[in-house]
Amino acid sequence: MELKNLEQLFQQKINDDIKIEPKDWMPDAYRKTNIRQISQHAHSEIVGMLPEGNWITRAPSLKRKAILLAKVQDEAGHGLYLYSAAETLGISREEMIDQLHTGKAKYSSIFNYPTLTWADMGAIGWLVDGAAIINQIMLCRTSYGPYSRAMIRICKEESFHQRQGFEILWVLSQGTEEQKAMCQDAINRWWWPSLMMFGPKDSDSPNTGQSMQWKIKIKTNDELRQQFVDMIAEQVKVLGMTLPDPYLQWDEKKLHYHFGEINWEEFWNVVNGNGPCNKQRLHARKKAHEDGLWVREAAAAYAAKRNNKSSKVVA
Ligand code: FAQ
Repeated sequence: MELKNLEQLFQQKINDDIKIEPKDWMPDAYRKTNIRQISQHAHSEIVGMLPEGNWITRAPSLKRKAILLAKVQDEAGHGLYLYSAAETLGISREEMIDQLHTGKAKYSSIFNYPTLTWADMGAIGWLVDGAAIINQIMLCRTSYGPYSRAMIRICKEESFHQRQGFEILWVLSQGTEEQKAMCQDAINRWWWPSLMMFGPKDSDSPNTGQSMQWKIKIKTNDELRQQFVDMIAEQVKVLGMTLPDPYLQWDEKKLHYHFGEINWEEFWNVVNGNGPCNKQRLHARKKAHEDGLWVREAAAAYAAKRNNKSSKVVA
């Protein structure tokens, strides 16, 4: 069949909401965009374990430690589903990890900020997982089958993450003056970086147009960001706290919250490797990879031994 016809049939499937599966024909650019997005999403989950991992030994009680440990382990699981989903498009795990370590592949800007107090665990759960869920609920309907199916399970776990974050902040908001101040300080520091998670404004987003046409993205960066602001601006009232934006105001006509301008210079600075913790995060990932070499070698040797045994049995 001619390329043009293949492309038309492909787009028709997308328009009819038929999922694209690994062995289906797809345009090269569709494959590349999915590899880029899914692998960067996977890297975000894995690098995203670091800021919270930093607090596992310092959680204020055994119960808090167990919950945080489980959450960080969930993020590892999300990374693994996503690497597997990307592998179905023909890229190897090693190649993806190499792209992360050499700075060729991005990961979410949010994980380049430091976690300074226990309240940051609450702010990450509530705001960072909250932003991730808004984005990922949309991705449950993405056109690439393996990615959309991975998202369904991930979203279930992220909902628990967000609730546990909110609960940490709620307990602090009922506490002493010092605890209340710690809660407000964490919200102040994490608010703007959380808004940046949704990416550049639609007018500055080179990938949104094509990704919407292919239903890789079902909503634009600005639409999702607005949905997040509308949700959080209400939830913050329950905590008796405020968001650090003097322009935040309900717009009666638009039926949405109006909010102030994001510091885009800061956003691009962090995306381009110059945020507060970029170097530290990449160093930690590379070291973990190097330290894990013996595990990979042992697993490969064991698999080879088993293969050897089973081929002898068959013979
Ligand atoms: N950080 O044209 P667009 C989580 C890049 S998971 C860094 O708008 P696109 C769970 C973008 O890659 C969080 N880079 O791009 C968790 C592109 O560069 P490229 C991760 C960013 O792809 C919670 C360029 O800017 N979630 O948090 C960012 O259409 C707690 C132009 O941008 C996902 O990855 C950014 N914030 O839209 C874990 C969801 N924004 O690649 C642990 C899946 C943009 O051309 C603890 N991804 N860039 O060189 C997506 O939905 C999309 O990729 C967007 C960006 C919306 C992130």
